[in-house]
Amino acid sequence: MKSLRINGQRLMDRIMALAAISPIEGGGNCRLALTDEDKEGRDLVVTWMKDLGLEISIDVVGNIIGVWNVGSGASVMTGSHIDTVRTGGKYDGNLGVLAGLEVIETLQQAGVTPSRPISVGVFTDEEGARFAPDMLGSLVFVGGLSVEEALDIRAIDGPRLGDELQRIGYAGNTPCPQRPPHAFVELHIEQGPLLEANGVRFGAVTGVQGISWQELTIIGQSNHAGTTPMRLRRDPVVVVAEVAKFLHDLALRFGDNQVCTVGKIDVHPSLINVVAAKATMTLDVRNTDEMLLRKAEEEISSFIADIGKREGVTTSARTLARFEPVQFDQRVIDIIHRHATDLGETVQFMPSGAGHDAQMLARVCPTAMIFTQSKDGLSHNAAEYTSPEDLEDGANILLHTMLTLAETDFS
Ligand code: HGY
Ligand code: MN
Ligand code: MN
Repeated sequence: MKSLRINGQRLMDRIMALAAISPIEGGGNCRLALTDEDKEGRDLVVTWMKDLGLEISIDVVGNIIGVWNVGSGASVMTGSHIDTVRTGGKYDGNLGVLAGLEVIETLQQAGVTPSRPISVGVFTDEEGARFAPDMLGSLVFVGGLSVEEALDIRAIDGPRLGDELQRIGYAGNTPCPQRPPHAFVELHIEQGPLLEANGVRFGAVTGVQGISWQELTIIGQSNHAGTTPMRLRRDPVVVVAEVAKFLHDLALRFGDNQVCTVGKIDVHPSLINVVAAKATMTLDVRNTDEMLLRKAEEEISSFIADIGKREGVTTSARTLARFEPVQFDQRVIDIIHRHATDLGETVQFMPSGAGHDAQMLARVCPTAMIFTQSKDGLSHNAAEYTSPEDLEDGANILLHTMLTLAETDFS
């Protein structure tokens, strides 16, 4: 059994076939959640699941679960997402789903039948870029968000999540929350620079940092750019600029794992000769330490109140996502470490800077993650790259980790 290996070429072929759907310049993908491109990707993965003879269910928020129904009891589950950001790469999420299918195909071809079912999840809207929060599908899967609330969430371009599920034919009827798996392990690219910088090929992920997403709306007064004296202006864009700078400086001041990002800014009416009437901006604030994350949120909200008063505008903040830091299960981390070592590899124990579906599954079953290197630490960028050798060996660690999880009694 120890010598069992996945078929790296077959894994690469599937990764490239999925990447051929909704390609963007530079070799990446734009497959925003529940768009026609996402549907196309979903349909392809479902076809592969059917080819493997998996039992396929679509749940009420469009999560696709393929089960190889061998053995008995709750399944050992893996998976991830195939939705992407607008400047997505080939591997973010896709690797975790396709490596799961590769594990099943390898076991089937080797005539190895685990004592538990093996399942692969394709979770809806992991990115949260079109419908916030991120990890939405897996959050509903584990009961962390009600189905009703999820279905009523509006996309940044307007449509209601439930209507988009209907439109693309993925409004399933399997109820959520679903039965917890026996254990969950997700293979994912690191999306950061640490493994490459340390010359380590794989990460045994210890947890996920806390995430705070807000949308800040600033209402000022539109006015003439030429005739309105500076002292009479109520310009929301001045507040956008000050808040963005404050976030940047706060992250530098806190240091360590603190990160802050303003990724989306919308201005109305957005014309060269009009002092804006309204602006909205997103605040993405993260830290591995919950107390520091709260401190950052408090400092940011009092800064916004002060600057809003100074500029004579009104501000209102809406929470889009708020997840505390998550610790993965040491028993699963140890199994990952053992199999990486068996492969002759060292691993780096590390928290994840990015959010992942695994952080939601960790609420209901023993969970951890395997990271592969990201070249130059790039992700959410078309140039995202991980070598075929790392993808293949990451999937080999996944294969043996899942086999061991199937034989592990966590009670
Ligand atoms: O935002 C994140 O960390 C993930 O890519 N959804
Ligand atoms: Mn991802
Ligand atoms: Mn992502």
